[in-house]
Amino acid sequence: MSTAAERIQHAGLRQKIISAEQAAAFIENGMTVGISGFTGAGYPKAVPAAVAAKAQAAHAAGKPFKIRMITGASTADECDGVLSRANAISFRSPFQSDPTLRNQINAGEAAYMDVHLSHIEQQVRAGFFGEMDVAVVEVAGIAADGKLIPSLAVGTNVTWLQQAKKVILEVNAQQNAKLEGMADIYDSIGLAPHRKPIPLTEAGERIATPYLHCDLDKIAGIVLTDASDRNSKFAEPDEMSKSIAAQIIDFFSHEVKAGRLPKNLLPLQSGVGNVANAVLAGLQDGPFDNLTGYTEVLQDGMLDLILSGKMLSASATALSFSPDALQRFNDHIDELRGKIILRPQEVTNNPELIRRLGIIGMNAMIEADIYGNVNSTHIMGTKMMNGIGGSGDFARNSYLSFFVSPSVAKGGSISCIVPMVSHHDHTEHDVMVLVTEQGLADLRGKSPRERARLIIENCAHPDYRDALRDYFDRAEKAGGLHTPHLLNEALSWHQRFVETGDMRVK
Ligand code: 0RQ
Repeated sequence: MSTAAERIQHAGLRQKIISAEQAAAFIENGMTVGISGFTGAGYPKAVPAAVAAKAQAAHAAGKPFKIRMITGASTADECDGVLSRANAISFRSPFQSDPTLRNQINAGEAAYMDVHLSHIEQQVRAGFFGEMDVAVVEVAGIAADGKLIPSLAVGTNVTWLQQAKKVILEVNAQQNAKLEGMADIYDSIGLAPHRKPIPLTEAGERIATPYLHCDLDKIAGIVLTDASDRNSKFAEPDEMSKSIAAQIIDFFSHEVKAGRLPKNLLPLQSGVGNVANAVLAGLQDGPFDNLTGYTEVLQDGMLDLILSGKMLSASATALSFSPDALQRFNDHIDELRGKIILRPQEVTNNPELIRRLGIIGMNAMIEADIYGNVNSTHIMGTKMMNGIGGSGDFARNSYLSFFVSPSVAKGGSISCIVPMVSHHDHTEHDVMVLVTEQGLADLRGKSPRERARLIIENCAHPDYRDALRDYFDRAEKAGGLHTPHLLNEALSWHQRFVETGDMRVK
C-alpha cells in the first residue's frame, strides 16, 4: 500500500504538504467551509479535529469561534462529532446525523438548513449561501497532472472545489489507490438558463472523466492522513426488516406479472439503514436477475448483489460499507471498477435522471398519516432527527416510490401511522406504496379516502387500528369529504405523547 505522500504524483503539489494544524490556520471564525463527505464516507479525517482544537482555544480565551459548515451529507464522529463537541458549528447544511449536533440543533444552539441533496450544489453555485471561504476535501490521490482521484464519496466535491476561495486537500492512504477510474465526474450542470440535458440514459453508463478538477493555485495545503471511514457493522436483518423486505419483493413479482415492471425490475434506489439493507439482502434470494442500482448511498446489501452476479452495475455518490463489506470491496476492486460508478450527488440525485431512468425509490420514514403524507425528519413535529437527505429527490421523481417503517416505535408507545403527520416532507402526491411489518398499502390510483382505509387496515399496528378507524369515521361524518379531518384532534396523538409519553389513551 502506498503512503499518502506517495499518492501525490504532482511534484509541485508535493511541496504543499502541511500539518492539520497549519491547515486549520486558514479557517477563521465565521467562515463558510465546504467539507467533503457523504453518509460516513469520504469526509476529512484530520483537519476538523484541528479546527475543533482551534475553536476550543478561542473559547477558552473568551473569543468567538464557529464556522458555517456545508457538506454533501452526513460525515462521522471525526468531523461533525468533533466540531459540534467543540461548539464550533454555527450553521449546518444540508444533512447530518450526529447525536451532539442534533441536540445542539434541537436546543437552538446551532442553526440547520435541511436541504434536498440534489439542490445544495446549485444553491451554493447560485450564491444562496454566500461565498464559500474554504473547502476541505478528502481524495485518494493526486495524479501527475494534478487531477484529483476521488475517495469513497464524490458528494458535492465538484462544486466545493469550484466555488471555494481556498482548498485544503486531505490525501488519505487508507483509501484504496485502485479507486482511480471508478468515478464518473460530470461537472457541466451549471445554472439556468445555460443548462443542457445530462446525457445519461442508462444507470450504468459513463459520461465523463474519472477525476475531480481543481485550480491548483487555490490549493492552500495538503494534509496527509491514514484513517479509514467510520461505518459500523450492520445488524443481521431482524424479523421486522425481513417482513418489510418480503412484502416489497412480493410486490415486485406482482408488478412484473402485471407487466408494469420488467423482469429485471428498474434501477433501484435504497435509503440507508437496516430495513433498506434487508430489502437488498432479500433480493439476493429473489427471482430477479440482471438488476441495476441507481442510488445515492451504496451499502453492503447492494455490494453483495453485485458480487453474487445478481446486479449488473450500480451507481452512487458514496460507498458506505461496514468494515467487513469494505474488505470484500477492496478484495474485488479490480472486478468492481467496471460495475460500480461513483458520481457527483447532483447527478445521482438529479430529478431529470431519476424520472428518465424510472427509478424504484425505497426510503424509510418516521411516520405517515392515513392519507399517505410522510414525515421523514421531525420527531413530534419539532425535533430534527437527521434531515430529508435524498429521500425527496427520489420520492418525487421515481417511477415507484416506497416508504417503509415499523408500525410502532418506542416499545409501542408511538404509532407510525397517525391521523395527520406532525411535519410534512413527502406529500401524498409523492408516496405510492407504504409498507410496515403489518402489511403493504398500494396507494396508486386511489383517492384520499380509499387510501385512508387501506393504510389503516394494512399498515397500522393492531393496537392503534380501532382508534384510527374511529378518527376517520368521525372525520367523515364531520364533512369535508375529500380529505376528512378533525382539525382540533388531528395532532392530538402527538400532543398526548408529549404529555404522557404514550400516544394511546389509557
Ligand atoms: O430511535 O435511535 O432512539 O432507537 O427513530 O428509527 O426505525 O431505527 O429507522 O434508522 O431507518 O431511521 C426516517 C430517521 C429512519 C431515517 C429515519 C425513532 C426510532 C429510532 C430511528 P432510537 P429506525 P432508521 C438516503 C435517504 C431521512 C433521510 C433519507 C432518515 C429512530 O431513514 O433519517 O431517507 N431518513 N435519506 O425509535 C418518534 C416516530 C418514530 C421514532 C422511529 N414515529 N416517532 N421516534 N422513531 N419512528 C440517505 C441520504 O439521504 C443521505
